[in-house]
Amino acid sequence: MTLSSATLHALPASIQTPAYDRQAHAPGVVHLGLGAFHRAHQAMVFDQLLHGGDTRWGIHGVGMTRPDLVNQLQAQDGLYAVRIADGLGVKWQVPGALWRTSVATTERDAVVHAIAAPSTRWVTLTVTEKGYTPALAQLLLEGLRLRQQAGLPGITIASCDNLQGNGLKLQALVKTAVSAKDPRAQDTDVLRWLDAHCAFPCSMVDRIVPAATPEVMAAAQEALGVQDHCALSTEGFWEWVIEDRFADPADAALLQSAGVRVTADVHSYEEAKLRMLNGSHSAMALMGAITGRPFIASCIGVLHIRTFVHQLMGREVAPHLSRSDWAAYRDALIARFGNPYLKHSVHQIATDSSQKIPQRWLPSVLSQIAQGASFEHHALAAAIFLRYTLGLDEQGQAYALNDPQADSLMALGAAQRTEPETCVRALLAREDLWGTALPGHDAWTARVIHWHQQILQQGVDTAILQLLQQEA
Ligand code: CS2
Repeated sequence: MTLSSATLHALPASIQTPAYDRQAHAPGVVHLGLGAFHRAHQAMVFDQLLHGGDTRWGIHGVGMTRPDLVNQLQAQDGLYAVRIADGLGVKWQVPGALWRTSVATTERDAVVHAIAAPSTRWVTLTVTEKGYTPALAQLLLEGLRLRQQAGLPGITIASCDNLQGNGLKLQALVKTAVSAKDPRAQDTDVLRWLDAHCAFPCSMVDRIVPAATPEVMAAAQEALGVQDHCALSTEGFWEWVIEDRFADPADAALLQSAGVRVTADVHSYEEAKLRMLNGSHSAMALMGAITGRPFIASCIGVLHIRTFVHQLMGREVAPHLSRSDWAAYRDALIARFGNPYLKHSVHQIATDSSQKIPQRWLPSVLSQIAQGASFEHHALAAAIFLRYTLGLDEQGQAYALNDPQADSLMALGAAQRTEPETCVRALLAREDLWGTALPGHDAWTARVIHWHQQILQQGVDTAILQLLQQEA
């Protein structure tokens, strides 16, 4: 037996399942990017609102690239189990907010019409850093234009990706798509309509949700008594901070009732999360990939890596944050990284590093430079990134670079054993990674060269230990 509407009743009574009608209403949310994160985060917030009796939060989930996943979810009627596990306990839950599914690549019209459907009030997005393309903007715009032409209400379009100012970025992308077209009268109308009736709030979303693994699926079968090919594992912690900017202003109070923080100041939460959590994640992921430690928990469990991450956050990131409770935030993060239930693969997090590093590391490095303060931890992390492009760990095991820039990065780093300095300089010259202010900075370049040399000669662990000794 497999999890589906028909088998829900057979689940153990201790597992929370959707106690609302999943068929009587049309979805009110279109979500683009049906990965693990959305299903264990926002879909569970919407599930809570549906449990409360508000029928407008069913989701039409759109897989951007993975028909296999969408097909599996469809076969299970959009149902999947989530294991919520940490030091406080373990429980399973089956959220029921996913009512319909489509694949963007093969069912584009269905997606456009879902955005334009009268019942739709929100579009949410988790399409990853590299997903913010003109093609995405065109897809959104087609649906939005249909709404405008039909005289339908505007909607809230909420980017939930790990990008600073994500709502503003998305809004700018959509507006660029409008002006990229022939300057026809109706396009000016669309622009005016977008400004007057749609909202693009910025938001910060946080919950650690590793990609599904066979181990979690086996645990799901054990807990549910039925098979679940889409089961996920996450932590108890979740946070969603969203800017108070909605097409329907009444949504603010509703979301707050479900535990979402609605505020005028998302920025301070975004920057803290991107630089502390995600910045540490990227550093540990690259360290783990090279040293052969498979999970974030296996990295943070090593004293010198834990100390490195603690110092990275406290000394090089926190001084520039507007979030004043950073010390508690840092300590909570270190505990979350150590959650033994989350087998969060370092290679998963190292994926798309070229798209992640600019938001995660760069602002801290520039701010430290501006203050004449040390950036040693970030310099070591940058050197580790170069070492990572070799595609070979310290035990001689090969791994793949999964990154839109994989080819150029591997070409750039290929000669790093014989011409290390040239390779560091080539890496640090890239403005797509380091912006315009950092390339050519002598002290920064010198320190990355230094740490890269240490890494090649002594290995990543020894280099980290040296750094800790030096910075003690
Ligand atoms: C991670 C994030 O994969 C990654 O790059 O850093 O997915 C991280 O787990 C989430 O942002 C946590 O909220």
